[in-house]
Amino acid sequence: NKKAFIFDLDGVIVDTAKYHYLAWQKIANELNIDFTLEHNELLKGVSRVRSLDIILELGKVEASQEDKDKWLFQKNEDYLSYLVDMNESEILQGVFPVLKFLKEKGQPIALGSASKNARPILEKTGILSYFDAIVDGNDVTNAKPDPEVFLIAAKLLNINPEDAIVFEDSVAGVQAANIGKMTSIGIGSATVLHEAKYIFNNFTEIDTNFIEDLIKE
Ligand code: B16
Ligand code: MG
Repeated sequence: NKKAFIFDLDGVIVDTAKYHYLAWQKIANELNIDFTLEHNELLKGVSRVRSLDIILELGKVEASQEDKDKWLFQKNEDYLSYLVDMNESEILQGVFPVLKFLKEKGQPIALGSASKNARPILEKTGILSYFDAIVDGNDVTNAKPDPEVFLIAAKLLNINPEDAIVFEDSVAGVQAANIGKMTSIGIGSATVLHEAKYIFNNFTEIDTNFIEDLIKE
């Protein structure tokens, strides 16, 4: 069967988690909420709205919708300011060779991200043209671990979910791929991502033989 490869964005292609962290930290500081790098792990793969709720829960802060909307706007403005100077140097090591190899092999490639800022990031890093389909936070109603984002991507590529291979750095994203009956590949710590079918610390550990085998399976 023809396969398709679906990439998560934050934490898989680029390390934007650090920018999300800086931006959320400003909001947390304003609210006197202790927000550490460890807390930031909870926000990976999670939507912007849900991320704010998690931070407010951490600080046991109750807020009106008006305040929440204000902080969500502030957070995104600040986050966008970190993206202004973004370029191809921010693509994580090992990702570009894999993208190139898949393209050479004629494999369909999609993006499946919770972020509403996915397109400008792909543009700035110069890899937009590698993607045959882009599904992001603007296209989905159900956040990961709901498989919606990946199912839409498979559909756009005309591929059965069973034939889709998903690269993910978040627990919620690995679960979404598994629930969607896709092949999940965790990028990151094996302790955190143990539910994934395959796990690599990063893309430099993924060689072309492994990809060839996935294509043939
Ligand atoms: P935005 P991914 C996710 O992207 C991030 O992991 C998560 O931390 C972020 O809150 C979410 O996107 C929404 O991002 O505020 O840009 O819409 O990992 O699914 O590519
Ligand atoms: Mg991610």
